[in-house]
Amino acid sequence: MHGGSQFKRLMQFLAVALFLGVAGHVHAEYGINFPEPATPSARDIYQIHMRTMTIATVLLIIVFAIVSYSLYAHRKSRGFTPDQNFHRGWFGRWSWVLVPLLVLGVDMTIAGSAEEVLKRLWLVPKDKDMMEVKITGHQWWWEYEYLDQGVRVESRYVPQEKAGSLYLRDVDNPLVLPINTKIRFLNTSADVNHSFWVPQLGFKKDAIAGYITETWAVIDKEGTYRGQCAQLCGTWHARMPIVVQAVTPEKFTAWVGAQKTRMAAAEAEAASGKVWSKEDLLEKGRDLYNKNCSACHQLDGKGLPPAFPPLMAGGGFPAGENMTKPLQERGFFKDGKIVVGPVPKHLDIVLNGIAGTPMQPWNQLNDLEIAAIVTYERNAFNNNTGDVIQPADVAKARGATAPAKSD
Ligand code: HEC
Ligand SMILES: [Cu+2]
Repeated sequence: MHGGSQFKRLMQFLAVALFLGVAGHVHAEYGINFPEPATPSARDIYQIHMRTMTIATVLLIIVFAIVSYSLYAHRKSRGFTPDQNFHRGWFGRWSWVLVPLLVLGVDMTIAGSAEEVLKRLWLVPKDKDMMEVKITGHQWWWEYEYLDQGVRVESRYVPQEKAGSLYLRDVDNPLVLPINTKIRFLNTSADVNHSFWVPQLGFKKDAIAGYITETWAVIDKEGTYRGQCAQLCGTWHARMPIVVQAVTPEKFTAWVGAQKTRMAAAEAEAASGKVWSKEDLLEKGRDLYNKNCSACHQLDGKGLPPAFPPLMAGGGFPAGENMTKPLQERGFFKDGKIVVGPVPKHLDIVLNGIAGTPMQPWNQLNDLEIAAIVTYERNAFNNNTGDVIQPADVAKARGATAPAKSD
């Protein structure tokens, strides 16, 4: 009786577990192997992988077969007596040399073909007419500059609410690339080490501040290829996905045209001398702040002390506490607060950064964008200074200021 009900409970448990297992995975990708390669280099790598796995599988089967047979056929209950003279025969004498030689031969064969492929990857072609894309890793987003086309794109992860099942795999602006074109990637970093890695395009090299590393690719299939930053680069490392959109050269040309129109329109708007309303500036400023600044200073402006200062006046970061000596000496976080203090100093820090700290210069943003961000910072987070900064003020500050010093 008792045993029967236990058995029944076990079966119920198994049924539920099976159901949950199946239901939980219906949306998951069932990939076991590498994703399908999209460049000749990636295909070469894929083939080495497949060949190696085949050899390894065959060896595994042979070894397992021998071991299983030996265990079964020579078991004690059969009264098997071990061969006492094995080491005296020719096989006993030579097997310890021959078997490793055989294995080494297999290894060398694999390594030989890998060497060929490595050479093709590592020797970046130097064709004059190769397309060039400069890829800059930032904490924590990617910047793509199409050097021949004069187009610049910023690419950031899409928050979970919008990305859904593609969370941490999707970006706002993908890296659009033409197929059947030799492309040279120039990788570098604006801060710490990053690494631009899209498995389907082949290989990666680290992006290091102050250096340029090169990789290259010829994509031969249209499609969307996803990757991510492959060097630990700080708390938001996981939020640096990469999306490559490979399109025909015709579609690529059209895309470049659209980007140029977009950039020209933004520049014209910023330089138009228009006086903006506080509401418009605050709205633009919120988007720009959330996009560019919130990774460190946080959405609510409270920062992440002691590394990243709050931009909220009196923002839970009393002077002297948790603060390194140089910061205290500079008095940045004391009562005055940059974001509620004099406007010129605030503009100076945003435009020129603070040398020697993670606070980078933001002077690549246009006057309107800087004006909007600074207006937002001075009024959000209960700062309520009422200040409105216009693009013209930023233009003036750009000319006037020297880089902020770290002392
Ligand atoms: C990578 C992290 C990071 C990002 C992104 C960042 N900052 Fe900073 N910011 C810092 C750090 C760190 C400091 C403090 C530097 C120091 O004094 O040691 C700072 C200081 C500041 C200060 C001075 C605050 C004070 O009271 O001393 C202002 C203003 C500021 N940042 C504005 C911005 C704006 C605007 C943006 C976006 C356009 C931005 N920051 C993006 C890290 C960052
Ligand atoms: Cu990174």
